[in-house]
Amino acid sequence: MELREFLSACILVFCLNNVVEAAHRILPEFQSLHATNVEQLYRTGYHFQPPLHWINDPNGPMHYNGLYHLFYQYNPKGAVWGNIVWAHSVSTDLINWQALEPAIYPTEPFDINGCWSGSATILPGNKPVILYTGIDPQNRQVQNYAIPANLSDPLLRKWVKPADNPIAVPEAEMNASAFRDPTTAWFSNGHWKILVGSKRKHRGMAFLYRSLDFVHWIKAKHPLHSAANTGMWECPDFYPVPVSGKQGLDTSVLGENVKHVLKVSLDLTRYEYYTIGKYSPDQDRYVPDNTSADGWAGLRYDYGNFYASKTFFDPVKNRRILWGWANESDTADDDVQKGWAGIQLIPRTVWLDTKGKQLLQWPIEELDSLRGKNVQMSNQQLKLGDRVEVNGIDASQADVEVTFSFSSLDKAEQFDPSWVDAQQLCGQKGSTVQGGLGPFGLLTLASANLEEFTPVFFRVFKGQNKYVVLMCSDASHSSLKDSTYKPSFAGFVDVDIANDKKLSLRSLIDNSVVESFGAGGKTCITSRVYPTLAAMGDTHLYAFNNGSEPIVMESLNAWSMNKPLKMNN
Ligand SMILES: *[C@@H]1O[C@H](CO)[C@@H](O)[C@H](O)[C@H]1NC(C)=O
Ligand SMILES: *[C@@H]1O[C@H](CO)[C@@H](O)[C@H](O)[C@H]1NC(C)=O
Ligand SMILES: *[C@@H]1O[C@H](CO)[C@@H](O)[C@H](O)[C@H]1NC(C)=O
Ligand SMILES: *[C@@H]1O[C@H](CO)[C@@H](O)[C@H](O)[C@H]1NC(C)=O
Ligand SMILES: *[C@H]1O[C@@H](CO)[C@H](O)[C@@H](O)[C@@H]1NC(C)=O
Repeated sequence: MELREFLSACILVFCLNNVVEAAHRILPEFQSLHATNVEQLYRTGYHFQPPLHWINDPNGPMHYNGLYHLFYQYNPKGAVWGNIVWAHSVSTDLINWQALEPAIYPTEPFDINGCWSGSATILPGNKPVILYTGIDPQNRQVQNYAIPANLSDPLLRKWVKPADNPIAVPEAEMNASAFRDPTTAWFSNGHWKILVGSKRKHRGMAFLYRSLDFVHWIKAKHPLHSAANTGMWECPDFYPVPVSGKQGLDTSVLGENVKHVLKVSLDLTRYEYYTIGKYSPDQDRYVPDNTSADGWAGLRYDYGNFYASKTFFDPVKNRRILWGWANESDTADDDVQKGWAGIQLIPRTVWLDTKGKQLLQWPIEELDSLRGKNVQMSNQQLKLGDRVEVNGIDASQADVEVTFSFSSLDKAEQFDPSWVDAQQLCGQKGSTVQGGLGPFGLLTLASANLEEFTPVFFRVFKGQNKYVVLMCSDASHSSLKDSTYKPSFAGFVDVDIANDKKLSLRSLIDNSVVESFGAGGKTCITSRVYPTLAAMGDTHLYAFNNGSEPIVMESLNAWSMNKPLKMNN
């Protein structure tokens, strides 16, 4: 059968049978709508996007023989989820990308109804293997492997699926619709090991599988980890981080000076959570540190629009790189009209904070190569209600780094201990609600008269024993369009503000996305927004303070961002 026929078979299954998958919104009326034209408004300038159609999870990122490979979930037929294949792009610098033919698409009984997310592992002898979830004729989720057809092809264009697939099927007592997204494998105690995301009733879990030869896999008696009332664990990711330094480690590295990170994407909330803990390879047990809460009280990579992420070890620069997907915040009708939906966020280097309680994240250094026109400002005082414009750069496509300081915390508002939900607090205390110490920060993607703006800002509170720092990326005033999703995303920032009296912020602004990194990457928030006035050449950027304590903008460094020369073209 041809790819096209297979895809039509998929459509039928997804249309008629929505027991397959609760996670994906199935919109039968849109499944066969090919994009006719591609609307440029809201397309990003320097984020990863294919020329058209729907994308979701990044899959199997790896560096192999001089090239970075990124695969991703892709609908070759339209701008809503469906007909999913593994699209494939390669790059020498993680900035410029060349699109290749899809690497994995439904061809065999074990993936005939879909080729879903998975990971790459490079085996000894420099042999890459992909593990992915296939949807079989009974609509069960099964785990498969694929290997390059020709290891001498520098682009690894063709992948074959050996006949001994699938390598793992759901056991009788397991929920066959909740068994997916195999991780990159690690090697310990003579075995290859992987995790597969799942749930048992309401308990989320990561099943552990072991193999001697990467072909025969046996499920361990106990999952590596699980947590009550967290629902389906999608896209688990498990990797070592050194206790000190910014270096990344190969996924199989163990030892005294290493901690482990377990990340899961919670289907129930559609956000990602991670814990930092100790992995004992002998018992294959993972125990989160007592500073690292499980479930949705836990730490997040990003407090905004960031999901289904995956990391890989980059041997070229000895770092661990994190890729996340951001969906749209507009409607499916908008997406069909635009002809595209979904972006991959800027890859981030991740490492452990010196206190060992959280990760830090920072855009990969290669991004700096796209910086163009630059403006700098320094030592500017911002009093209550002040707003200063950052002139001279393209404010719709920019990279901004800014450091704010202040001399006293006396004016910080009282923190009510019942405020546990940062997003709710940001919804109540937005940038236009006057405060004591803050709100101060940036107004991004703003129209000249502030009919539209997406503020990214801090607000400092005085708690019982310590100061509490809130960071917001608030989409509620981002657009005059009212059909879009406009959450007041927010997270707390764990900094010693009483000693430092300083907060830094970096925002990557790119037409319909604002990715922000607070306090050197301690708290990260991504918003998708659709300004109408503040688009098409009339976009403004301001620094502001709306608290009674004067703030000093010590330094601001902003750049217009160029488009990569090659983005999947
Ligand atoms: C494998 O790839 C190499 C390099 O592109 C090419 O020369 C060779 O013909 C390919 N082999 C097969 C069997 O396709
Ligand atoms: C199995 O998981 C699917 C997807 O989350 C869910 O819709 C279904 O109710 C589950 N079945 C059982 C028996 O729990
Ligand atoms: C947390 O664990 C550390 C050792 O890892 C220990 O020193 C500390 O007392 C523990 N704290 C609590 C509250 O259990
Ligand atoms: C500052 O707060 C005042 C009063 O709450 C509000 O009217 C004004 O729009 C705010 N300014 C900015 C720049 O957000
Ligand atoms: C992205 O879209 C918004 C608006 O439709 C939803 O509320 C989110 O749940 C969704 N996020 C993901 C990860 O799918």
